[in-house]
Amino acid sequence: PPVIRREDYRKPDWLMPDVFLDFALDPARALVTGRLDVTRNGAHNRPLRLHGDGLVPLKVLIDGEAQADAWRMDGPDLVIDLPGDAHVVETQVAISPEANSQLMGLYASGGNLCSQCEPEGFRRMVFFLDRPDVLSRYRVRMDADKARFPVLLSNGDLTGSGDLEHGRHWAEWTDPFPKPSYLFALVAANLSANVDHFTTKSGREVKLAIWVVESDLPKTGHAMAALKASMAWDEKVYGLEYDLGEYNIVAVHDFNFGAMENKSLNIFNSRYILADPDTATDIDYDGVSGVVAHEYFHNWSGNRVTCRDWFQLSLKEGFTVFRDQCFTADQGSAAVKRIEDVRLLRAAQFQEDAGPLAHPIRPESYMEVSNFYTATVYNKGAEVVRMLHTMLGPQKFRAGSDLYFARHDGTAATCEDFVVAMEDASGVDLSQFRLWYSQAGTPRVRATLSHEPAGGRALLTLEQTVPPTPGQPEKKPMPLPLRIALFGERSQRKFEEERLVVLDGERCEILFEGIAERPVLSINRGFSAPVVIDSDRSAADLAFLSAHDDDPFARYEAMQQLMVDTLTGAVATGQADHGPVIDAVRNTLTDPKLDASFIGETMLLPSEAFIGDQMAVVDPVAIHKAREALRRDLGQALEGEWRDAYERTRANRFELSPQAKGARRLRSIALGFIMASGASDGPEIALRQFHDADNMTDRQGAFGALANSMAPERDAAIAAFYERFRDNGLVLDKWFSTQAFSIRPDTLDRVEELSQHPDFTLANPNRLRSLVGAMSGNQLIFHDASGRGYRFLADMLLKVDGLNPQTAAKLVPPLGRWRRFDEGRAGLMKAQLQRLLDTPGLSKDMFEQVSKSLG
Ligand code: BAL
Ligand code: ZN
Repeated sequence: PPVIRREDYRKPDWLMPDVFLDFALDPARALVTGRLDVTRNGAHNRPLRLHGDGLVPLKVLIDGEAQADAWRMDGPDLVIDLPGDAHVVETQVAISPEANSQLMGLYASGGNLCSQCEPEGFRRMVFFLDRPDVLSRYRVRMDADKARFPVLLSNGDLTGSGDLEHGRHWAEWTDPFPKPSYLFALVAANLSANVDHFTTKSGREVKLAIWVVESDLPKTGHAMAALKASMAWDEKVYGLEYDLGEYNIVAVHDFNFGAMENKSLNIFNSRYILADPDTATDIDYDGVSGVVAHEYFHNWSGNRVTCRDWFQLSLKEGFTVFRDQCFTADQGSAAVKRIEDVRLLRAAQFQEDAGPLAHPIRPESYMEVSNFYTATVYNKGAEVVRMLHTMLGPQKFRAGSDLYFARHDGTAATCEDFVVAMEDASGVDLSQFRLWYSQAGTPRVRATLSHEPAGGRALLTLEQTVPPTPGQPEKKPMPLPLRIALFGERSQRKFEEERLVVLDGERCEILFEGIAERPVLSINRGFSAPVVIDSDRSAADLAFLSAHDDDPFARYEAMQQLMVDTLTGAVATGQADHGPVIDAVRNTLTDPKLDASFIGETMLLPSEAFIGDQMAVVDPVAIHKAREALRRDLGQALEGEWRDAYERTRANRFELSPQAKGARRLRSIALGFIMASGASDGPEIALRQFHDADNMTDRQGAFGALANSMAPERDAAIAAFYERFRDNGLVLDKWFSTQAFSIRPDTLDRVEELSQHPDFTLANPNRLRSLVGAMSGNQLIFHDASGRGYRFLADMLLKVDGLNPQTAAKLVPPLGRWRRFDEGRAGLMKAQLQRLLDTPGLSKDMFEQVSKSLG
């Protein structure tokens, strides 16, 4: 497949200020007509090339006339020779939504019709200038069978509707805001709405509607509350107001992404809309509010100001993720939110940055842009915006954001435009900062602290390296904003105020004076820079910080580092001293000043994958053994404390307050440690929690603990969970994923068995990820030395690629980590990648991921 390069960007040859679309809808065969007002852009004589994907023109009219010799097909595209500078081009195609298994373009889900256009799905519905820098005003007419599809929606405002013959009806929607095709949406459905209202700060009345199947209406309250909170937050924090009279959200079960920010008509994966205590965990509730907020915030960061080309994707995604992270932090515990975001960054993005698919947040090239909806573009992109916020401070950052929106409203912008606006508004030179957009790889900082007691001085030496990544062997030093403090070991007090040090060279030294006692270093507080810190802080220093640091993130981080050092040491030497971790965990667990949610986060052992990331050669079995040994010792040594925590977090009734959520979190973690202790009543306690729970968080917590267990209670729980929730797809996803995450030795047998289960389907991305994605995220099981896990994944990928290449390709990366494993495993992983690559007819999505993964 051809490689598209950022440097080859050329402005569009033609523009299309106004378009009219007509959809005569039918699941089997929909007729789509596009009438495009096209204008030549600049002085040239190039033809009009309209993108298509799998379309056959039934009709092509140029200024109302069929001019058969004026147009031709060139591969998937329609090329038209046009003599003048302005024409009306009309085309018609037939498409089959119900045969569309890619879930891109117009497709059927649960009997309803919906669209997904980003990034390049629009061209599967109609010949079009399907690129983000072509903005048009849309008028959309659709008609459909009224009984089957009573609800007809598109972007903007409803500007007409009525009944037709043969039981059909029609609707017309007009969107006054020019937008690129990827933000187009259309829905024809039999759904009901939870309707509410929001009054904007300037007094605009907005009708809010969340569309779901009628029986799901009671599960939409949380999403609606999140939407209203997001609208208010964006006004308060960014001064940004909603701009239309309606805001519609439609939930569908079959969806490649989490959700889509189409102008005024968001389409959501139902897992990010539906929530009630019986079926959604607290994590699910947070997912709903976070994604609702994210899509809402896109109305400005993405829609009003969009992206010039797909290389600029992080312009909207990095900024919008940063915005949704701050929103969530403001709604609950900022410390816990930061911990969760960093855990995700390390799990997904650091791995990506260290592997064959590493790319800068603004990539330089791609074969298939769908492969670039990555943790790097999204989550590292958000960290880059966060660093700007940290370095400029909130006022200057806000001034930069105001300037960016004022300058670029209604246009398609670049990452460079964003940086220039920040620079112009703040007066801060961001020349070197731009490296964050062009260099891939996670920087490492070595921090060495020396103390001279006589002079009361401490010297901190910082050295940075940025590792080579594919295509980027040499790196320049980046500006790394590091929040730093020193604590007195004896006095337990912080010396002076925290400093913000920007390490912008390879090395720097920072002098601290008035340091009369031995200092302990607290660095990268709040995770102010997305880097790895190497320091030689002892177990005692880390335990000290985990108890005394006044930055909650740093406190968490010290505990994690202590656990990681203990576990990597155990893997390397076969010996482990669990004492310091046990003492530190006891201190935190019994600290009455800490809230339960923070305690819960801090008690979580680093994942097996994260421990592996710290090692030159990952040994999954040794890591698993070391981690289980620590879990068991923590369980046994602190059994009384865990039982105490378990009892004190018992609730009388379900509440969604941060305190209640924290208590549930800690309770399930305590249960896990009670089970790990080997206490004979562990499975019984878990099964009781499983049955007595009045909410999914407690039930799922117990189910997860039991799924790892060899006790007979496990089978009872699996059967009971299935019976209770077999009709709820979203909960059934948990049933699949919990079993696929199990550390039992028979997990691969079970996964293979589940792939034959009548409720398993490759057609639904959530279900696919719940089994196949979960299994390949289970380090111990996926990396079974026999290679069975690798083969199972490849078998599934081959099947899915024919149906839904975009979703298949996103599941490839675990196989690409072969360089990190021993020769035996690496050989088996490569063999599966090669098998995929040798398969005739592989999609370009898969080809790109697989060929790059083989390296
Ligand atoms: N734009 C794709 C889905 C999202 O990031 O909101
Ligand atoms: Zn987004």
